[in-house]
Amino acid sequence: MANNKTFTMIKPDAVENGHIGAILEKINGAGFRIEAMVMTQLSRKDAEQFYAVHRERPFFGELVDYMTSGPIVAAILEKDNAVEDFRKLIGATNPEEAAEGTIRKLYAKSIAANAIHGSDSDDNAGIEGNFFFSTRQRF
Ligand code: 3AN
Repeated sequence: MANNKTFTMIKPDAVENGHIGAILEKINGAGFRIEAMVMTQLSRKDAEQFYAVHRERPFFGELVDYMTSGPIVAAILEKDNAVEDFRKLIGATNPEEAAEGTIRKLYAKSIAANAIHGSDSDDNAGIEGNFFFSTRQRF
């Protein structure tokens, strides 16, 4: 995949706490264009597949429980240098370590409920975007 797209999910805690609008404003304000977007709820099968790389990690069960606990908003975003710039905008995985002004610093509650996902490479952005927007029929 070219380096001008990334994939994001606004996670259940941020949706539940009413932060969708504020987070989308920050995303647009940072120069990202929303190319595709859907609000949906992951099944266990979806979450286990999406996070398959973390299957052996001690927090895998907790991660799947959490990601299936409520609706999420998934989107493909477009901007030059999208993956790297978006990771900067969302901040560190642990909100206690996230820089001031980042989405996780502002809205994340904990390392598990950390408000937002951002792809960590161009390859994963392609895999994750396709997982939501071409392998799933939503109508
Ligand atoms: P990031 O989302 O910043 O790329 P990863 O890929 O290391 O972070 O972890 C994927 C997801 O797994 C995180 N977004 C977070 O929700 C969860 N996670 C990571 N580390 C932990 C942990 N120590 N305890 C609980 N959940 C975690």
